[in-house]
Amino acid sequence: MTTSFDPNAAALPDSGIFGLPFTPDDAKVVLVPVPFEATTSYGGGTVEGPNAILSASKQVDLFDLDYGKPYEAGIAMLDEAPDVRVWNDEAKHLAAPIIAAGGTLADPAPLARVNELSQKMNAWVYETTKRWLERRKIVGVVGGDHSTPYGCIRAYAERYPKLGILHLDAHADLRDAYEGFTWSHASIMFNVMKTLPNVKRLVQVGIRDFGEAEFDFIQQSEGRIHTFFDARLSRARLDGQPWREQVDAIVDELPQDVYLSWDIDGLEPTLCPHTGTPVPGGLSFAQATALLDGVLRAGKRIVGFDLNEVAPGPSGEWDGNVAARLLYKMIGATLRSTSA
Ligand SMILES: [Mn+2]
Repeated sequence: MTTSFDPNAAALPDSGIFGLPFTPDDAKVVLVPVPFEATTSYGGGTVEGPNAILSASKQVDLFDLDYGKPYEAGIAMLDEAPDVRVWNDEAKHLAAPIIAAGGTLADPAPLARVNELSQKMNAWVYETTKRWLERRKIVGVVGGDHSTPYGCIRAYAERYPKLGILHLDAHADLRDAYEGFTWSHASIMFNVMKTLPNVKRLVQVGIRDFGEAEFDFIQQSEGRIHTFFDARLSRARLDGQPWREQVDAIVDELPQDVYLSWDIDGLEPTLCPHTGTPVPGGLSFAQATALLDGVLRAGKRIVGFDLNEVAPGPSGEWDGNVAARLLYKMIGATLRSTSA
């Protein structure tokens, strides 16, 4: 850290994420921005998520009541890779008519090409994550839509053979090739379950939008997927069950090594009004941070994370502001759990 850095001062215009002076080389936490939303089916805009979080992050106070001084370990975000933007632009252009047609076009070529471009993105995220993990960094992906962290999860699963994913989301994301797209944002956890056997547990929270096939997939997983449906959790809270008790039950389903895959739409839509597919219900900000606390309380280790589906609105930076603050909490919890 440069000696002139003042954690209490306003962020300088040329500073990095959270107004910090670190390069990825001297930071412990390396954030990988992935501006990709090729298969986004409803509202778009998550391609600007990383930039929105970066710009809003400069307003976040660096001292955190729960986690102290996470910034001291060093946090840096990589520059966007131009290739990812190029792949996104081509894939999004090809995907639009497929989505408009409900997933079926006479010509199979555009769909095949979208899947190919998604695979390029996955491979890039995987290689990038792996490269920084080899340098003993904590790596976090910042999306983009929820297709973006697949390569990151793959890299972590190779390193941690008994990995659990704590998946916060409004959607189950267990669809088998949504609208024909193998690597759809709505299929991320289906793909993780099908292709990454080292992921021993998928624990889902906030889920309130899912199809019957997804429900069956959960039932048939023989306990590998444990879904805490939002409706059941909120009904039990209305009947008097404390969130802390629910958190302990959620965390109890996780193995020792935990990866956070957090879709911002798992929160209440008032906290992410411009996200691609908002759904009523969801966690408050305080509930989400208490969930992080619960993971730490249980002595489990958060090894990595992603935050995705953040989309800035036409004016103001509310969505980015909430996401930057949530991201700082996720980083704080990760650092705390790995230093203990
Ligand atoms: Mn999702």
